[in-house]
Amino acid sequence: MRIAQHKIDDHNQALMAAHQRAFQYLSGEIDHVQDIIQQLVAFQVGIPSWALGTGGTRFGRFPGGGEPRSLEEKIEDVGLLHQLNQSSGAISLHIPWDTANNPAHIKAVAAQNGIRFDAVNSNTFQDQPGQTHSYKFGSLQHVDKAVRQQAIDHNIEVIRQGIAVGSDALTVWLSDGSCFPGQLNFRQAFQRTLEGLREIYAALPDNWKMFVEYKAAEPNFYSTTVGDWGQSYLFSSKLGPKAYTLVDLGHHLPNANIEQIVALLLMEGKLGGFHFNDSKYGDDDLTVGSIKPYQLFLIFNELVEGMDARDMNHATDLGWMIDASHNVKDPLEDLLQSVEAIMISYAQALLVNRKKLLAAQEQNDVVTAQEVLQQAFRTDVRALVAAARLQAGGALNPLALYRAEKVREELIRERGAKTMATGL
Ligand SMILES: [Mn+2]
Repeated sequence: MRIAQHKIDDHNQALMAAHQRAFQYLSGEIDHVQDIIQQLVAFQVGIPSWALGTGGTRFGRFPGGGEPRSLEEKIEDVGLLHQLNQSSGAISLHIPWDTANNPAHIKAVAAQNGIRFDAVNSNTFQDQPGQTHSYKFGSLQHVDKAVRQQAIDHNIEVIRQGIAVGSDALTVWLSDGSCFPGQLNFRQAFQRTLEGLREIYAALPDNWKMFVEYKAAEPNFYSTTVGDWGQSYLFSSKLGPKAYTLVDLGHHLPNANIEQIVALLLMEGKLGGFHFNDSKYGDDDLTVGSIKPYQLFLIFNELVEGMDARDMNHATDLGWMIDASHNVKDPLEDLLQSVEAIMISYAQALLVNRKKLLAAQEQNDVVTAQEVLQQAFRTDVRALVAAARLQAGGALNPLALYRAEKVREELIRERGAKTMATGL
C-alpha cells in the first residue's frame, strides 16, 4: 500500500507550528545547520527483507498478520517506510528466501517504490529443501569438499542473482564453528574457509564488494570460524581490496568496545558495512538505540571522525543496514523506530565539536573531552532529523502517521491475518 501524498501534507501541516518552534530553538544553537540537514537527507539505511515479518525465537513465533507474502510485498513495505521517513531507500535481500523469478519485474517494482538493492546475503546456515549436502557441521569450513563446493556454488549463485537486480555487494555470514572442544581443527577450518571465500571472491564483478560478517557465538557455542573482527580482518585482508569487514552490533562478546573496533577498521580501510541493532545479553536483535543509545552515539562519533579523516562520503562509502528481529512489535513500527535512532545518533555525531575534542585530547583534558561528547549526545536533535525528513518529502512524525492511517489494519485486510513472511 501507499499513503496518499495529501495525507502526508495534511499531517505535516498539523504539526508544522510545533516543529518550527523546536527547530528554531535548536538551529540557534548549531553552526552550519543547512549542511547538517543535507547530510541527513543523503543518509539512507538499508532495510533487511527478513525483518519485515514478525520474528521468533527457538521457542516460538507469534505472527502479527498482514506480513508480506512475496518479494514484491516486501519491497512495497520498504517503499512505505521510505515514503514516511525518506531514509529507508534500500532493501537487503536474503537468498534463497528472496529469489526473484523475474528480476526485471522486481527491479521495476523497486523503482516504483524508490528503492534500490543493498548487499545480497547468502545462506549456508540452514539446509534448504532438496539440498544434496547438509551444513550441520559447517559450510565453507566443512571437512568434505563436496559440502564446501555446494556452499561456494550457492554464494556464486547469490552474486548472479544480485547482479540481476542491480546490487553491488555480497554479505557472507557463516555460522561455521564448533560446539565442543576437539570437534574442529581451528587452523584447518580457517584455511578451508579462506579457500572457499577466495573462489567466491573471484566471482565478484569489478565494482562489487564482499562483506565478511563476524559473530562471536551462536549457533555454534564453543568456537566460531569468523568469530571476531580480527578473524574477519584476516580473511578480508587475505582476500583482497574488494573484501571488507562487516560489523553487526549484536555479534560481539559482552561489553566489547565496538567504537574502537570501528575506528581501527576505518583507519585500515577495511570497514565495509554495518548491521544495526541493539542488545542486552547477546545477539538479541532488538530495536536500534533501545538499550544503549550512548554506545550507538560513540560508534557514530568514530564513524564520522574516521570517515572524514579518509575523505569518505558518509552516505555511500559504507553499507548501512539494519539487522534485527521483532518478536513482540509490529515490524514496520520497529523499523521506523530503528531508522529514527540511527538518524538521531548520526545527527548528534555531526554536532561534535571536533576541534575542541582534539585540543582536549592533546592537553590530556579528560573532563573537557567528556563534556564535548556529552554536549552533542545530550542535544535533542529530533527537530533537526524531522527537518531533513520534511525537506526530503517525508512525514514529520512517521510513526504517528503510520498509526493514524491504520497501516497495519490495511495490510491485514489486503494480505490476511495469518500470513507469515520468510525470514528468521
Ligand atoms: Mn548481521
